[in-house]
Amino acid sequence: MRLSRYFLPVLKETPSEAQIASHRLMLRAGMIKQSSAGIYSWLPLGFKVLRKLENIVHEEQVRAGHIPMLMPTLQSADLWRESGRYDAYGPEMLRIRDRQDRDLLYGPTNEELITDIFRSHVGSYRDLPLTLYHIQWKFRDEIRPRFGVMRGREFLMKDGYNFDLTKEDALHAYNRHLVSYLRTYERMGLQAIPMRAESGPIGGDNTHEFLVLAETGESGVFYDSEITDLRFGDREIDYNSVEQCAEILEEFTSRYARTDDMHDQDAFEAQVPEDRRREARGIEVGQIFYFGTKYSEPMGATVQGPDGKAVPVHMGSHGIGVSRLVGAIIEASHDEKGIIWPEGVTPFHAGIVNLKQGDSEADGACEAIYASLQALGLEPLYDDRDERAGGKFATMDLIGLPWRITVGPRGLKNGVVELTSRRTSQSEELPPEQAVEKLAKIYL
Ligand code: P5A
Repeated sequence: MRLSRYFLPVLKETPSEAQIASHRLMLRAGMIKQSSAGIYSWLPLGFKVLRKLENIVHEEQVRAGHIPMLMPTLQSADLWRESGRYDAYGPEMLRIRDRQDRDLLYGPTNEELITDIFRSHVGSYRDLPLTLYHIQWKFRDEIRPRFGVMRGREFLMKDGYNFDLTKEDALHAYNRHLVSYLRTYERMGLQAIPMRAESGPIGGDNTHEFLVLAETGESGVFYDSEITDLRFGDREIDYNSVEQCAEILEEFTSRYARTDDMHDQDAFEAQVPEDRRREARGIEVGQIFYFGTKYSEPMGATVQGPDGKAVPVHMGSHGIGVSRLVGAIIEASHDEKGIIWPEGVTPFHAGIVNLKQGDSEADGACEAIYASLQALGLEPLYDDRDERAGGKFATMDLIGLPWRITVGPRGLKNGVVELTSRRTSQSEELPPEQAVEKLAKIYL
């Protein structure tokens, strides 16, 4: 993409309404624009990051054996009356009436809708286990939407639902989700720690929230500092293996880690030596639940078991806050100049800065680098505007691409360009082809 042809409405001024770095930086970098409280348009740069996160989520869900689909945003109130949640959900639910006077709602989550789909089409235990998921916009009329996309009213969620014959099978589905989430967040460059939490309106006793530690996080957390040394890494695991999934769950959840609603100071002190006790704040980027037959029983979602008897299925649901993650990644990775994208989620792989637009040699070298990166399947952002170097650098630093190639007549005289890491600020001079090769090694 050529910056002169792109739509990147960066702001010079720091927007006064933004209280935390990610919100400020998303507005300044032209990623989002508020349309009303807690509701945002995703401008091209923000949309690109959102799509990248969605892709990672899809890839990891499919790897775990889960099946993608798409449910609507609007749901019938009648389904929610069956589960009893229409009244229980309260003012966070946006209720709508259509021209036929039918009650609808903008879905805050989809347990009822998916249970209805299941009961209409599945009748035998032979069709289990089954996990379906989608990535779809949700609406929760939060009393205090704030921090930009972190606590929006409209937000993008991946929500998955498992259907199993027994509690034991459903707990394997729970463990499998935990494992696949660890992998998902790591691919986004994040450490998200599973912590014991409250289940709230979704229900059930078995639940973990995934928290990214950040001073601006909305949740208070208490944990054993040893947890922060754990990495999922590139281990290969068989998602069908009950033992492997259970072992990983044990590894990542056996140490004390709880959100403040579940915190127990006596247990904390008994289980964790003083020098490892940490109290901090975190951003909740996902949550998994096992709630047994809470929806299947009242809604009649049963299967015929091996003995011919109809039994309600055991279920769980599992959510990732996809739009919130954009903010969470920025909270975890920025400096005073702007965003620093992890390579796995960056909107463009590298920026090309032409220090002397209009100089035929500099223009030619930039075009050649641009073309070679594209030929490799990488996406460069070429700042081909007629602007001074300082302004170009400031824009690149603000939007946070991990690598920048700077091209100017002086370097070209010696046959070199400069390759700079956004994270370390370290630069090296090298011939243009080598800069391209280096990026290929990093990304491909
Ligand atoms: C699990 C999937 C559920 O709704 N039902 C379907 C279950 N869980 S949850 O914890 O309530 O939400 C899942 C994740 O969505 C994100 N999230 C939000 N993101 C931005 N703005 C909001 N207002 C908001 N509310 C929830 C969180 O990341 C949460 O973990």
